[in-house]
Amino acid sequence: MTSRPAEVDVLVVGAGFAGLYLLHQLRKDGFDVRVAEAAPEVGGTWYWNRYPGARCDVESVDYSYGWDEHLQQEWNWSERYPAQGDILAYLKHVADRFDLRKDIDFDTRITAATWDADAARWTATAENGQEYRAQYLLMAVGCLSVPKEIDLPGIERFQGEVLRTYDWPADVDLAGRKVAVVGTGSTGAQVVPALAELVGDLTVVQRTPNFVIPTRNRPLADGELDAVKAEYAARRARNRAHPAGVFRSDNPKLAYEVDDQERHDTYQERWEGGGINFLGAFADLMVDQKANDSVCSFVHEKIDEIVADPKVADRLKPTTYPLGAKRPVVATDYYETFNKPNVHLLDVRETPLDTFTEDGFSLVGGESHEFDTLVLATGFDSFTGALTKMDIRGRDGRHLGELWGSEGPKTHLGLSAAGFPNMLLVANVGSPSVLANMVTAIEQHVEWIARLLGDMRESGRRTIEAEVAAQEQWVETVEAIANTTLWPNGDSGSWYRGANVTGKPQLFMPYAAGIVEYGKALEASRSDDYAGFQLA
Ligand code: NA7
Repeated sequence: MTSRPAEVDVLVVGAGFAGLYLLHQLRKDGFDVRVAEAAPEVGGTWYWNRYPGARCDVESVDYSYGWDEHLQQEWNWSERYPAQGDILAYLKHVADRFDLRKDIDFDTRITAATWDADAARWTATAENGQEYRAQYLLMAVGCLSVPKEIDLPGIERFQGEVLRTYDWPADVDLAGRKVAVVGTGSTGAQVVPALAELVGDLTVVQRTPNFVIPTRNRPLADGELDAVKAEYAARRARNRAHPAGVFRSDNPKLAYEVDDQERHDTYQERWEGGGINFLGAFADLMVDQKANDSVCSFVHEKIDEIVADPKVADRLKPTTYPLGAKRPVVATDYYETFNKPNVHLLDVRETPLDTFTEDGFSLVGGESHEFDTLVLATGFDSFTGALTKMDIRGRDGRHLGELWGSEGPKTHLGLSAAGFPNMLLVANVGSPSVLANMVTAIEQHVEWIARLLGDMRESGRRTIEAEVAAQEQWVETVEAIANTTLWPNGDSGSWYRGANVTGKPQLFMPYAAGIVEYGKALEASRSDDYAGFQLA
């Protein structure tokens, strides 16, 4: 625990990409800022998710801050896509280089926060007893930072080792072990090929198959990084001008504007290139069902080409939702892994899991599976999880968890919830966040919030909160935009709408029109004296 004064202008919760930039920027702007971080180190999600194979699917040179020319010139990425360890090393470097650590309280998990209307300040309490009083409470807590509760029948009976990808132990030796992995989302698709190399025997428990695009990761070639650095500012500007927060060579053509051969060749070329660029193959993939069907067929064809056993190939093919409705997965050698003799695919939609036992689990119908290690890659309580887990009480005793648990998460512009003055969310629900390069989305938010706080100080106003009507309108806007796309379609159980967590109110949470349109909405509000917010 720290002995430093806990009375600050701004309390930031979380020291990941968002929290570090907030600290740097707001401190520079003359605010007294403190960051409370649950982990013993900076990094946020990149501190915790250190499972074998963990890697980002945005290219290294773009998945990094663009706000300091020296920083981007001095840092050297080694691979096209950054491994978890590389991102963590980068964020540690940022923390040291900008002397951020002195204002971060590590091992300090905020568990409660209460608005004191008389003083116009938040009081926040951490698990370790540390207390803060702050005018602003900035939630840089991440969208995918609280693991979903384990919902596997009879799991308490299992006597083997249970490993969670979200909090992977540093010293585990898996050589020769018999392992089962539950989950085939982005995490599962990364950890499965890595584990297949390490363990004796691997069973992959799949409930819903995903579309998995090859990463095509590689070391950055000689001169490639220098070429990026030579025009870094222009590259960042291009990223900020693209709805996805990262420049993609999007094909302006529609999928059925071209003949069958050209369509196939386009998919093939992008499949060879790898990564999320694949999604830019045609302009209408996410808005036209027929176009989307064509890309689904292409991936199915690839699965057939790669996977030797046709029955396994069929089980790996998603058929119940459009490509993209569940976050597309980018991974290396995922489908190839199922050709290894030590890897087995178990489809629990075909034969449901009955119950876990002391040494494995049994399926409905009686078949049993034994293993000594269970790996859970079962996902997150997305967007709201980290916020509703805290005991947050706003104006007139409003409880955030209860409110959002009943009516769903409502905010204006993804920034502020009515009844919770001076609590601002960073790159979370109601903003482009997960549908964009997260770092670009974070920078957009941090810079807007910094200007807001500066404007408030200048005008002598002490509080800001969403207006109820504006908030209702924003929720409708977010949903309406999503409904013009295929994102909400099909039976995907996607965490985009909270459908992966039993009992969670379902609404499409990310803003799907991208960071450029979103930026316009932010600027429109600011230039109209923060329309949609109540300032006092
Ligand atoms: P995801 O994408 O939510 O994937 C979780 C996986 O775990 C998914 O395949 C789930 O199947 C599976 N799951 C969860 N609970 C169960 C139970 N009870 N039984 C069987 N299978 C289960 O999380 P990730 O961590 O992979 O990725 C999240 C994001 O983090 C990722 O997109 C990146 O943005 C970073 P289901 O699909 O629900 O049938």
